[in-house]
Amino acid sequence: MNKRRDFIKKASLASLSTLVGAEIVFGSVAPADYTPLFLDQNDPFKLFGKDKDMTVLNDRPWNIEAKAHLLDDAITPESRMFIRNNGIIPEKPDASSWTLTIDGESVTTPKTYSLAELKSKFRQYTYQLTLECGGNGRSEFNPPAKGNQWTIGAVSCATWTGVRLKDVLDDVGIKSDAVYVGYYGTDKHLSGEAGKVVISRGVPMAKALQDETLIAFQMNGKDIPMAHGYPLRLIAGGWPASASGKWINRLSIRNIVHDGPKMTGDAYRVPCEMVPPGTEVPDDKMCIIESMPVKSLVTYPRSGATVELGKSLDIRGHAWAGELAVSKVEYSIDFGATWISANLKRPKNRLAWQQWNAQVQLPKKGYYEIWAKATDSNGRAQPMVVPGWNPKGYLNNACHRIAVKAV
Ligand SMILES: Nc1nc2c(c(=O)[nH]1)N[C@H]1C(S)=C(S)[C@@H](COP(=O)(O)O)O[C@H]1N2
Ligand SMILES: [Mo]
Repeated sequence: MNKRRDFIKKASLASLSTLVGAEIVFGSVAPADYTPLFLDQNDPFKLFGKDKDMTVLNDRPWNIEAKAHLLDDAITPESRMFIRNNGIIPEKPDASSWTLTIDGESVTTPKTYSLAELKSKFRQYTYQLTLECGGNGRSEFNPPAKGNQWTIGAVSCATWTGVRLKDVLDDVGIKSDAVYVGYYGTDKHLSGEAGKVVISRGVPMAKALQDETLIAFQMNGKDIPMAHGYPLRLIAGGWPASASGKWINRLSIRNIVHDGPKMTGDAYRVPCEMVPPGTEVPDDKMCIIESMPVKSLVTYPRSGATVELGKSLDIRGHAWAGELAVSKVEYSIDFGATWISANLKRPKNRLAWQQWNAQVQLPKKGYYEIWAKATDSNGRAQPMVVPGWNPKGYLNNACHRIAVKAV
């Protein structure tokens, strides 16, 4: 804030006008340190380049989700990608001095790489990867769960470019007792306490060693945007996106299941066995979320659309299933009484969401709902109602529904 004030004091009226894009007519009589509203620094559109239709759930920390129709692109653009933060986004760093240190009990000699070294020493790969927040759909649980009330929009599928975590681990040399990779990023704790870790999660070795698990430096062909982890991010597609650490400068190779902040208790963990809603679950009966469950979205048309009777209605969306592939997407126009198969595309690569589409004929004028239901390659389908209650409201993969009218 202070920085901005100084800036405005120093800036001439003319240059301020340039920023605003018009003459500031009474600018000469405005208070010296006044910030024109137009330059408001709390606008997600101006701050993060987000689509104006995105929903801000919280601004401290920033948590922003998409609406279903905003997620229509096969590859999610930055402007429509949800933002989930547990702490304060760091100041933009100088990438030329950024380093990543690999250490931990299961490393003989810790090693530090500069960003340039990572890029030049290892082969680069690009994958399209689904990142869904474990709490996506939380708003529907009853009794309600505390936390951001995500509806359906905390999911994205962008392309990520980077080096394989396994190649880097291979270069460092990992002991055979390695169990888990824990990440550390540079975001700041909400308490303001210096050095207090906001979140330090990660993945077990089996996930760490998959081809698609990346230490990424690009998203959709450009430097990763600041809000999404610039300059370096761990990407573990198909798992709760909390496993994909942003702004990472350290990976700790642990000989135990990583126990950093938000790895334990209710955080990103669910009862190992289903419990009645509202149950208090002891710690040792809680399990870490790994692969995300099968799920789908109707991204076109947007809910509330009308179609002329007799014309066919094009519907489409995406489906994904964590570590698995999607084997089938069906839709229903009669509240789930009957289901019809939709066309389903193959994923761009493993762990990318899949596009589906169908042409629907509505039989007469009136109100309809279109429900979509995906089934994974193990034969598990999405539930039509909210599934297993859990204390923090994770893993709601209930069918997405939209309303349409034939007129
Ligand atoms: N350093 C750091 N990494 C983080 C987080 C965070 O708060 N700090 N949030 C995690 C969670 S809970 C999610 S869902 C994803 C969100 O990624 P996005 O903001 O790029 O969509 O980042 C994960 N990585
Ligand atoms: Mo998340």
